[in-house]
Amino acid sequence: MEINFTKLEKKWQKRWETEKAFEVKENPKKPKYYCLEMFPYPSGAGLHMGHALNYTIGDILARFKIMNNFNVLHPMGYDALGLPAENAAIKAGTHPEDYTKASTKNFAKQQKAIGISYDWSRTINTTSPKYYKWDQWIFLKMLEKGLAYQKESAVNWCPKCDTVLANEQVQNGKCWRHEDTNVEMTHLKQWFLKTTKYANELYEKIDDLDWPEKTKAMQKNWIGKSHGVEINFNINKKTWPIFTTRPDTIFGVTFMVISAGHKKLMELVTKEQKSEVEKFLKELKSVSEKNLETMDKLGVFTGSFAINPVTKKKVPVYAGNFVVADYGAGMVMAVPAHDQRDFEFAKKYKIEIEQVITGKDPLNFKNKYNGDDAFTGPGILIASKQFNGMDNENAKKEITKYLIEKKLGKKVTNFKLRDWGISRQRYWGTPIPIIHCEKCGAVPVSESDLPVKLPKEIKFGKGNPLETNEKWLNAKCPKCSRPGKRESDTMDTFVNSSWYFLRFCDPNNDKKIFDSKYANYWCPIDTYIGGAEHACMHLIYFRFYTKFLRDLGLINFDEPAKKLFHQGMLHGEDGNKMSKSIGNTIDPIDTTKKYGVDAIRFFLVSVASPDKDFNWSEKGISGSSKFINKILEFFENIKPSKDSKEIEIKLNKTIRNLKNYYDNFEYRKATIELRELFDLIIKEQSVSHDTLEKSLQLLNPICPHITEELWEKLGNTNLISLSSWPETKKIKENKKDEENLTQKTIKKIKIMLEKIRDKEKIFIYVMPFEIEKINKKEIEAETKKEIEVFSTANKNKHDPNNYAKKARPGMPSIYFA
Ligand code: ANZ
Ligand code: ZN
Ligand code: ZN
Repeated sequence: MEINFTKLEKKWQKRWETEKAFEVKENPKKPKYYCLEMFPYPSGAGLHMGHALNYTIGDILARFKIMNNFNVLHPMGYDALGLPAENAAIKAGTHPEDYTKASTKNFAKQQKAIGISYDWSRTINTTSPKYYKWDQWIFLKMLEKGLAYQKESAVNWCPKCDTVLANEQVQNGKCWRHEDTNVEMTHLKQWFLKTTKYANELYEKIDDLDWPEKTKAMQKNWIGKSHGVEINFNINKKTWPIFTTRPDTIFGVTFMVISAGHKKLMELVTKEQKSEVEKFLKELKSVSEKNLETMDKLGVFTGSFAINPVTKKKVPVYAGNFVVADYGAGMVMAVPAHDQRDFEFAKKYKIEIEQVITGKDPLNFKNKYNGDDAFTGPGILIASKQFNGMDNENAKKEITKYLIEKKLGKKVTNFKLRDWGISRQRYWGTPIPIIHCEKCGAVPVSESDLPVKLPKEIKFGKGNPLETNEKWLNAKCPKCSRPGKRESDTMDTFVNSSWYFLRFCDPNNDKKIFDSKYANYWCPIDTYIGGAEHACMHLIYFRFYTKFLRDLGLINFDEPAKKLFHQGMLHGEDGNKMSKSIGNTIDPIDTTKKYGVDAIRFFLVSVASPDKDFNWSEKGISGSSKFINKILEFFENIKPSKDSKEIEIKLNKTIRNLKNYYDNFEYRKATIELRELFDLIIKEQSVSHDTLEKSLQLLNPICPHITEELWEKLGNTNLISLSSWPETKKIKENKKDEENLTQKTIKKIKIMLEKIRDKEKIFIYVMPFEIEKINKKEIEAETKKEIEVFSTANKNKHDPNNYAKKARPGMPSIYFA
């Protein structure tokens, strides 16, 4: 059978559009559901298969929720400002504005072509001054509240991007966009947003989120809350409070290291050492602060000494490259016996190493440390006067107490998170609404003059492009009206994505950033879908913005997204990352022409669970395509009659199971069950009109086009996409199921018992809807073992080895304890 998929797809896409099927309004009578996929940067290359996967995953959920009577907000937009567009445009010899216009248009067309159920009336584009006006507005609000500020600081510079990077954008010392490019350090005056104001809340509230554990851990690690003590050392008759998490090692301090980037470093450098230190600093420029663990530890003596407040011992102060300038005190008390970085440094510069904790018998201890590495484990204190013999955890508490009593220190909590440097020396970003005046300094543009639009005329290749347009650059000081100059840095691209989900709630408002009424109705996002690579960038920034906008009184919730889902990576057929240079990329649009969109969608979720990586497979896609074609063929000349008992039971089961599967991203299981259902229908040939309709409804979230077509063929005039999820019937299926499940389980246990003999207790995990159907007594009688049965959904189940995860419908998981 020859099917013109493109024609069929266009027909339904058109109808969804003309009937505004997926456009939504606030409706207090319905429960709302906000389903959002991370909006893309629309590259000139167009949609790739990874995008298609991302959107399909969200679309299945959104469509399923619509059928289940939710008022579903499912919007899309374009994150089209930013460096990649600027670079691509320069390369292509066009203007970024023209470049992004064309690529956005193309992108939207391709998204429409794969049948995603977006409310297109809400589309936003960050390149529009109507959008970035509100970036600027938020910036002014932050400025007003003291959360935006300018400071000269050491910054990460990517020579390839030709701009500064935020800490989050430096990965292992390399640029996040250029894995082969070392980030360099330079000093620049930059605008910062005070993310650290919310460090504690950002850290503590992670626990409440239904996010992948790994991402939560990464954020926690990034924000890095650490409890410690500030100990007051005396250097040149001045007090220097030094942050440590290991007060138990205070007796083992043999030197201090101040960060080479510390503002007050020169205060500590003596005349004799000045030229040495300067030479050292000069050679040091290209180390990023993000690879402290792995880099070579280098330093130079400052000439000054510090007095340990507890031992009164004098120790030398070094300047070093492995101490972060703006963390803690920017200086560390170095304990080479128990800290690996200090150890390497001490070895290199031949500084004493004094052990003060031992993992062995403290009585046989000889005070000469000769390990090959620092001893960082737990142990007993030695060479520590009145604290000798204490275990070191206890000593932490006791020494802290002692320091506080003697007023030599205090408890502090520090965060690794640094303020977010948002200045970029590039063109294609949101202009920072500031005018520099010789007299008044940095003066904010007044709200009524927003947006500060990007000028179209600029020259690339000569430093900061905005500085090449004199007309734009010169502006009157809003305070004193003297001639001033506009800020020529633009904002980091991540600013735009930090609040876009709120704008979707009220995308065309030109009076306000959004109406709180709408934002509070739709938000927070119920399910957010996107790549795991954003764990420490976008996903921290948008939480920060949410908290700020909450405190401004604009919204009444604390977190932007309740649930987060990371899709897996789709690799090429050869198992490698899809890449043009290898030539293993798959063009979604070409592929849809060959197989039809629904086959691709079906394939994308049938290979693996959607959070797992998987490989493209031509065989797989053609399998999906055969399945779709088989259904279409079957419907060609059906005469609905009566359901066989088997079909009746199977349909009921599928309705119930799929509800579960769609709700929990178990799409793969859904495809398996759908195949079973349709195979059975096609085999039996005796099937009712009602069953056919319901089966199509079950398939609709994954294959929306062909199900619309066949739904119509069955005589319906409404859209299946907007129909209600089918109800299950009350039929006598339980008895049979119960026998099956119990017998199956007994059989499986007996087989396993041939190998595992010496276990007396057996735990069985079944799907929640099967718990009633399994007969525990019968299994006990047959196997002569003690049996306990749990639903996989039971939070208090005994399941030490995570066996419950393995349970499948009709196939319990069994654990011998
Ligand atoms: C003495 C000591 C002995 C330390 C020991 C560790 C082990 P967190 O907060 O978990 O990273 N430190 C303090 N400020 C620093 C800075 N600006 N740059 C680099 N390192 C810094 O760990 C805090 C520990 O990191 C502190 O505890 C300090 O070294 C170091 F056996 O002080 B410790
Ligand atoms: Zn770069
Ligand atoms: Zn002025």
